[in-house]
This record gives sequence, C-alpha cells and structure tokens, in this order.
Amino acid sequence: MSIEIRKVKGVIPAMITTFDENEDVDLKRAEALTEALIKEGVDGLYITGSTGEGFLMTGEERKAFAEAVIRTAAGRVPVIVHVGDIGTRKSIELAEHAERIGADAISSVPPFYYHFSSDDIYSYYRDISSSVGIPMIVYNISLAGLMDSGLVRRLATIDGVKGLKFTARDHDDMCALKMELGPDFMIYSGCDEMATQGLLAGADGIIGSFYNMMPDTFKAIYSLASKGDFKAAFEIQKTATTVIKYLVQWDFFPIMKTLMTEAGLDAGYSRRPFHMPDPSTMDEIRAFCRKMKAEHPEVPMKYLGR
Ligand code: MN9
Repeated sequence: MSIEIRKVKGVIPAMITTFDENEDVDLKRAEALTEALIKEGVDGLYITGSTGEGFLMTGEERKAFAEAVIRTAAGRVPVIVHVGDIGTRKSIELAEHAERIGADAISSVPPFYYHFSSDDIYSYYRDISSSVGIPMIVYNISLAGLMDSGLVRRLATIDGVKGLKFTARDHDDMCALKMELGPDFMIYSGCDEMATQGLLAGADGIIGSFYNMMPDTFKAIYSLASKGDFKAAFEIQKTATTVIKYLVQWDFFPIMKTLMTEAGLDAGYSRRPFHMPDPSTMDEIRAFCRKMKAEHPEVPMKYLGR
C-alpha cells in the first residue's frame, strides 16, 4: 500500500550519502545518521539526490544505500528515493528497486547533459512513473534551466506524478502552481535560503541540503510557519540564510559533513571531485560557525560544528 502523498510534508533533508575516508559507501554510518535525523524530528528523508552525490554513485551503490536507509527508517518517516539519471532505463531500474524495498515515493531530476527536448523529458517522466505504483515527485531545478513552467504543468498531468520539488527563487510561480494544482499536488520548496518564503508561497514541505546539518533550525521555522507566524519564522531564516550563503562559497557537502561530525553526528566524507577547503580556510569556517552560534543563542543550530 503506498502512502498518501499528503502525509509527505514538513522538513525533509536531501540526505547526504555517508562515504568513508576511502570514498566507499559506508552503510553503518548511513544507519546511524538515519536514526539520528529521525530522532531530531525530521518529517521524511529524500535520498541519493544531488546532495546525496547520487550522480557520483553506481546504480548498485545507490540501491544499497536506499536499502540501508529504508530498513532503518522502518516506516517511521516516509523515504523518497531519487532515481534520476541520464537515461530512462537506468532510472526505471532504480525506481522498480525503490518500490520493491518499500520506498514511499520516487523523485527525479530531468535527464541531463544532452539538451533533451520537452517531449523527451515528458516521456522520461511518463515511462518511469508508469513502471511503478508509488508516486513520482518531479524535481525542477529551475536554476539549471532544463524545464520551463509550461513543461512542469504538462508533467503534472501524468498519472503517477503527485508532486514537485521546486528549487527556484521565483516564488510567484511556485505560488501560482500550488493554487492551480490544489491540495493534492504537493509542492516542496527546494531553496534552503528561502525556505520560509517557500512555505509562505504555499509549499507543503521543504526538501534541501542544509536540513542534514540544521534540522533543529528548520524544524523551528516550519513549526512557526505552520502556525502562521511567518514573522518569527523569518527571523530564524535570516540567521540560517547567512550561514547557508557563507558556506555555499565552497564545496559545502564535505564541509557540512565535517561540521556535523565535529558536533557529534558522524556524517563521513564526500566523493571527489568534491573536496575540503584548505585547513586554514576550514578553521575560518569553524570560527564563523562558532560566532553565529554565540551571536544567535535563540536560534537552534546544534550541529553547526563544535
Ligand atoms: O534543492 C538543493 N539544491 C540543489 C536542493 O542541490 C541545486 C538546495 O538544498 C541547495 O543546496 C541549498 C543551497 O543553495 O539551497
């Protein structure tokens, strides 16, 4: 029985993949991190996507990671498996596997690298969606310019497509889509820097990279926004956005992993070509995080380094 898509909402980390120091997928760490994020109160997990370095993994590795997370989550929170890849057959294989192991939904970026036409992209989503019985959440990174809003509206008419992860800064379009497609079509805001604005525009949830390291911060934001207190939510958002904008200057996946590990939540390492900044820059980053925590004691940010 597949989950009712309307229950998939709230704060959903685009979960990082835990690699060990040799860049191998580390399933023990994956289990521990899944457990820790659930304890932190996240409302779901979105795995093997961009933040999960999914495109840097083989299909077999993606499957093994998905199995570990779904087994550990054990139905406590919904798990969305990102199955996006460059070719339809590869994605169908991942989608069928995700359904078999109990994923609640799948998601995919549009096929990339070649400039696929709108019709190619439409048939990609149609073919994957029809290969499984679980819902598909289309991932539109509008900053990447692969799909326009006309195509997104067309994709929303596909039977299995039940939602959209919308990573963009044009919230007027997000708001219009939500109003048009109604309560049964889920919209997840994907720009962490503007999570509060996304919720104000009608998003049902937020899916993003920084909810790995700042689940407490964004739970606080989500809870205030759910009560309609967007002013208070935005006060927290301003601090969170300052942190995010600072960290995105570098390859922030390995930095985020390091800060989390130093704060007691072992997140492992990243895969090359992602790399850590040099040690003196990393020290500056640590100092920046300490300063943010000291200056904003009212904002929960417990995994932002030591
Ligand atoms: O939607 C992420 N976007 C991309 C997910 O990966 C393109 C976001 O969570 C960003 O990493 C975040 C920082 O810019 O907003």
